[in-house]
Amino acid sequence: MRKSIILITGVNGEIGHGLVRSLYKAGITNLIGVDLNLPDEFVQERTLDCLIGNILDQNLLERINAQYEIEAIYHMAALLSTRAEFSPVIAHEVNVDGTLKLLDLAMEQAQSRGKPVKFFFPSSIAVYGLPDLKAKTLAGALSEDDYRYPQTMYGCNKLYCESLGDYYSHYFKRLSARDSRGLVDFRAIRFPGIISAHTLPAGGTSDYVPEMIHAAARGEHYDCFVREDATIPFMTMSDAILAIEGLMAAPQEALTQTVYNIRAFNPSAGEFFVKVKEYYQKADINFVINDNRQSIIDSWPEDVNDDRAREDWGWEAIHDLDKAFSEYLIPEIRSRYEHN
Ligand code: AKB
Repeated sequence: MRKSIILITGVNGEIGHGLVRSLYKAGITNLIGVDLNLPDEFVQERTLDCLIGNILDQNLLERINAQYEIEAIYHMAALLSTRAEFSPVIAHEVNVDGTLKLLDLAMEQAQSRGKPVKFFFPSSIAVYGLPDLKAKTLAGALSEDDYRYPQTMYGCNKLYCESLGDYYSHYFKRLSARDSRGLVDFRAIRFPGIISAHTLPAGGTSDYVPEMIHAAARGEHYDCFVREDATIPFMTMSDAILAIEGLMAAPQEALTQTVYNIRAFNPSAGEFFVKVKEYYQKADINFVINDNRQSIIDSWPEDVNDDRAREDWGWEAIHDLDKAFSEYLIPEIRSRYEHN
């Protein structure tokens, strides 16, 4: 008999870490992780097994399919926006071909089990593309159907994978005699920038905010690569995990769409710096603009509208900007660096 498990790809990544922390704390012990690299001890101690490999490796996926019965997939493996701009073809292969393979695994599992497999997909505000700063300011908080004109490979990948997930959930092989509708229960969140107290981001364009506070906490100099007025939505990692668990726990009949915006706060880089200085008076931060990375941030919305998430599955961020610092970032970051 195959063991019933929950599969997390990219388990050693930022959100993967946060998911393992939260699901394990909730008593879930049948977590199987997949990552290119051996996860750290924190993840290893909280998962049933960690498979080292590439999600593009069909042999690995076949082995998982043969050995396990998958209740849900949290597909976190991806190349983020900045890294994807340096390797767009590899980004497409990982972000799109990898997601297609995981969706196919979910369908294969659901068909053999005769019941749905839940599939969480982390989309991004990168699916939006504003033509210039004037349009960005005029548009304000975007809803899910606004300005879906991505200007990065990562944003293109995420937008297409949203459609792939919708296809697998509602239209898979629609000319076949076999009705597979609803077997893959695809659910996605368009994440804003995420700030983790426990891990540092790798290869994102929104990384300037988490990099700034971690540099200040370590007493290191930091060159912020965007202007002081650069503004996009952010949230804490703990709220990001709360949202994933909230969406995945929602009854299917409550969901009116497969993709949801969520948000918590949207400080400019300069406003975030002022907040950092409240706690780290000696923070040594300069603004040294990288015009190319800035142009990506300028194409992303200054905020998003998350009414649908609030109405369909009760989404509500816990941390506004002040609470993000006082209740999460400062206590957790201080304990992280005081122990190291
Ligand atoms: C990135 O910066 O690429 C990601 C994102 C906003 O999706 N953190």
